[in-house]
Amino acid sequence: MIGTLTSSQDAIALEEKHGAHNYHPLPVVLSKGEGVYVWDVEGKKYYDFLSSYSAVNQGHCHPTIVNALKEQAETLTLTSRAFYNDVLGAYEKYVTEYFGFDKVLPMNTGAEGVETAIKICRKWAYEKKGIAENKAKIIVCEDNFHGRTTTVISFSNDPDAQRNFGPYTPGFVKIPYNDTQALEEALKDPEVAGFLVEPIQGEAGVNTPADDYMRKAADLCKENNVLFIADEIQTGIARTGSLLAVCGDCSCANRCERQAATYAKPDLLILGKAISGGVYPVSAVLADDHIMEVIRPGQHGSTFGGNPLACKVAIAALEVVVDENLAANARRLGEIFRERMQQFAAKNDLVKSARGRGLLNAILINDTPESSTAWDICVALKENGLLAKPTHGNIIRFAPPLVMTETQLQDCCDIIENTIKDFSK
Ligand code: IF1
Repeated sequence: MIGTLTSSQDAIALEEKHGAHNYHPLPVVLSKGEGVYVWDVEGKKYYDFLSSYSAVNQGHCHPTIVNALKEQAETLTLTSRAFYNDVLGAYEKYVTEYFGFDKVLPMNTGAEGVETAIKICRKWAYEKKGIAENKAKIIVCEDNFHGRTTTVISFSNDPDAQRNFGPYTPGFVKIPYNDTQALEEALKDPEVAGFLVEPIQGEAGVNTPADDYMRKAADLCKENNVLFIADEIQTGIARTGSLLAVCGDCSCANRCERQAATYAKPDLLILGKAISGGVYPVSAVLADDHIMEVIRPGQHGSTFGGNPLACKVAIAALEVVVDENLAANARRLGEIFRERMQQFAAKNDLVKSARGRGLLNAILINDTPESSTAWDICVALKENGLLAKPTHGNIIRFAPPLVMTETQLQDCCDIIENTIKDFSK
């Protein structure tokens, strides 16, 4: 039957021959996923310690989400926004109440969500803040990752992501990450409309800022009538031990009490990945009325944006987060994981440090970013039944599904430590 392959080698050969070479995957071919586990074509079982870059927070093929998909798939998948349907409004009510905003603009991929937030921010700048047409600037951080569209890579400082894709979109100002003084200085420019930031920089190597960075940034933006735009595509949906990473130390996974002293409510919240549990492409931009009202009919949208199938999947995926208390589990297991990794780093020369929040973590390998050590360790981890992948050079990101049990986590820590110990010999 077309689409099913009997050997990993065949699958890799087909991709090599027929697919664009825009990735360099670890040499493993997956054919099944369930909870924290995935299986390759030959039937070998692995712990998934990447969760499809934090899209599978609820675990692979979660039955509640898959059943929602199946039921809607047999009913109505897509209407386009040319007509109403009986699912979108209910989803919009659910997701705006879930995160505490007036409105949502539904899209599909994370990058589309970021592009949507940029467009809303610019329009708000001209029509509400009074910045001169085409003069609006958005502050971004060095080492950011917000997707791969032409505008988004225009403000990247990763040469691989940017080189030879010009000409680039203007209107972005870069400042160092986790530097509120630099932000305060950049905000003095009256043409600044927004500050777009990841609460933790995932691709940059799980770059974890000061606990009060988001709170201070939000306050500075408010003081300067600038929109605080949080890209929670990777850090959101309970990944960092709270529903949103901007929630700070609040560990509730429920509809937000938002009483947490450290909660920094964004003016624009961008979600993706795990909002659908990795079952279907869903992204969303949330804002209150005074901002979202700048978008009028015909000014933005997408064929699949907010389709009934996506909405039903997202509702189910978000229900799982609350029903299974995933934020609290991520917080608790993350503390255990970092404790073990930090103790291991103290006695193993190959691991310099461990960092992260909740179950978004990384270890720094004691070798140059240009070395293949982190990659080689990931290949060895694969042989030992755990899948992870380096981010930049010498950093290995560890992000298992949030449904993991403590026993499974301890087992994974054993695999990581034993693999690296053998590697060090
Ligand atoms: C790839 C990275 C992670 C994201 C944040 C927007 C997007 C992403 C904070 C865009 C997407 C993915 C993209 C994927 C690998 C992965 C990634 F390594 F690329 F940088 F997670 F760190 N904002 N991140 O993390 O969302 O359009 O992909 O749905 O491109 O290889 P998307």
